[in-house]
Amino acid sequence: MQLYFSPLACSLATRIALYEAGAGATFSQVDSKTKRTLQGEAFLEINPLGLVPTLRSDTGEVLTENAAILQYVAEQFPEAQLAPTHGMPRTRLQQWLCFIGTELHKALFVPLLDPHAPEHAKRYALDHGAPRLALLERHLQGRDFLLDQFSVADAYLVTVLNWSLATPVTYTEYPALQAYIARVRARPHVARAFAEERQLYAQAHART
Ligand SMILES: N[C@@H](CCC(=O)N[C@@H](CS)C(=O)NCC(=O)O)C(=O)O
Repeated sequence: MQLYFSPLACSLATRIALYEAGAGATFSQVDSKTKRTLQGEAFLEINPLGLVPTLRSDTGEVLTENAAILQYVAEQFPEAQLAPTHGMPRTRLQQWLCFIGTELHKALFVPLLDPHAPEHAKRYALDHGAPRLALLERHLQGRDFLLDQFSVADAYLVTVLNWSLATPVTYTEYPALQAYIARVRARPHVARAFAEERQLYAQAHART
């Protein structure tokens, strides 16, 4: 498998999933400004929207969209048990992947991360994000993970929650959420993925 990624972007969730699965993969870093990989490949020819994650499967299929890619990785490595396989537990996984992708990633964090977003859009995002973070807080009280065990949804959630570092979002009011973040980040594969991408992020910024 080949993962197109940008450091600390939402594609970090796929790196985490690949590490948790023990999957062999190659990683192609995309410069989000030039839309080229560090090797000079034209990324827009692979994904016309220029978005990461983009995954090329071993059979050459190009996949986009976090929720789909994460489930694909989980299905390729069933022994890693990164996703429930069927029934209500599978539906719950999809519920959380959609919640993270739409309610948190796009609705809360994207306007806050975008330097061109108007102030009122940022205010709107923060105001509407608060009940969503509160919902997470209630869900995580007395639970270790979003589902009964670690899943690809946790990989996506810790990736997105990490963007508080670059935004006014804080978790001080949400102790269960803070404990959850610490718990998931302490997993060796998650810690490794974050450490590697933090370094790549610093290198990318040093180049600009
Ligand atoms: N709907 C896509 C969104 C992916 C996305 O927004 N990726 C961001 C990084 S977190 C990106 O590639 N941004 C570059 C750009 O907007 O040009 C998914 O869920 O995978």
